[in-house]
Amino acid sequence: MLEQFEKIGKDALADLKKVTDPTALEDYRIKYLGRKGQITQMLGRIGKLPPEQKPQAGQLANKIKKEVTAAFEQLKKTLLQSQGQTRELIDVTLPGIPVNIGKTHVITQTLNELLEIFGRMGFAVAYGPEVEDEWHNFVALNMGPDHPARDPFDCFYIDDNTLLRSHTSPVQIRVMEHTKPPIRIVAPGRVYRPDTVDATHMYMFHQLEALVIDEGVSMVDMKTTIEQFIHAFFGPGTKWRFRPSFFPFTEPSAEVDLLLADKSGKESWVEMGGCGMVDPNVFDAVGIDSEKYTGWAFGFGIERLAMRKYSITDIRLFFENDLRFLEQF
Ligand code: 2U9
Repeated sequence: MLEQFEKIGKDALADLKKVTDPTALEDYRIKYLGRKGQITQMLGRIGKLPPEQKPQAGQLANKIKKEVTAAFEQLKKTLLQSQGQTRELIDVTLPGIPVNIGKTHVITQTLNELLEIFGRMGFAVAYGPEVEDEWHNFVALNMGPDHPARDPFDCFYIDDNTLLRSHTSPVQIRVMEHTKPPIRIVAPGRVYRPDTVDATHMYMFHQLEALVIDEGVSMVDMKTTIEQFIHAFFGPGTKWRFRPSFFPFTEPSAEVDLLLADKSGKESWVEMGGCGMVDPNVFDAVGIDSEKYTGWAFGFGIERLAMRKYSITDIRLFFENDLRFLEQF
């Protein structure tokens, strides 16, 4: 009996090799695997065997059926494929899967808006290195060896003479070194300070500084430009004020405050940036005639501007890459 089973299995596998088209395959299926097929009948015979033969015969018959069925299915697939009859399992009527292509970071969006505003006012854009030397970052900006901002605890030094720039002002120094006035530029970029991180401080943030130098340039030009910028960025009615201040690189100097409402509608003055007339010592350092030319500059933090504009209360949100935050802009 077992030999008969083995023979049916062998014949079935040998017969399958002769099948080359779907019609022959269907004939084959009927001959071996159909209701009255040889393999089906072989299984039916097991029930009639004496009980002691059943387990072995059953095992063998099942093994043969499995082998032949697997070989049959494989051939069926190959034949269908070669005839180009594989059915597409894609439902083209289903809606597509949305692809998240990301978006411009809110700081880049803010920077682009600023560059557009200043572009309309005739400013060119200048960039400079983020790794600076002490002369460009401090000395040329009228910050002597004992100036507190040069303290190693306030800057990321790389060696005695090299540091990550602590503001974007060295960019303007580099422009002044090799450009004859008139100069009308904005310098945006990353700056680095080892501040303890909290809701308003980060060890890296972005600044944008403006510099205008020409004959007869006055504080009136500065005031007008700042006002136009504030009204373009925050809205035409925005109130702002100068508050006297001190910076080593400008004289006189002022801080710029905005009158802004909080969520409950309560208004208060908030600091936005600083400005002033370029100190003659800065002109001397870069070889621009301070008798002939005057200039003004102002600077502010881009994160701070974005925080004021969008009522963001924690600077760390800009750097955490949380999509729930980023996708709101
Ligand atoms: C040159 C000459 C003068 C740029 C200036 C400020 C005042 C200022 C900071 C405010 C807070 C930037 O975001 S902040 O950290 N900036 O207060 N910046 S005047 O003055 C210059 C720059 C370059 C050659």
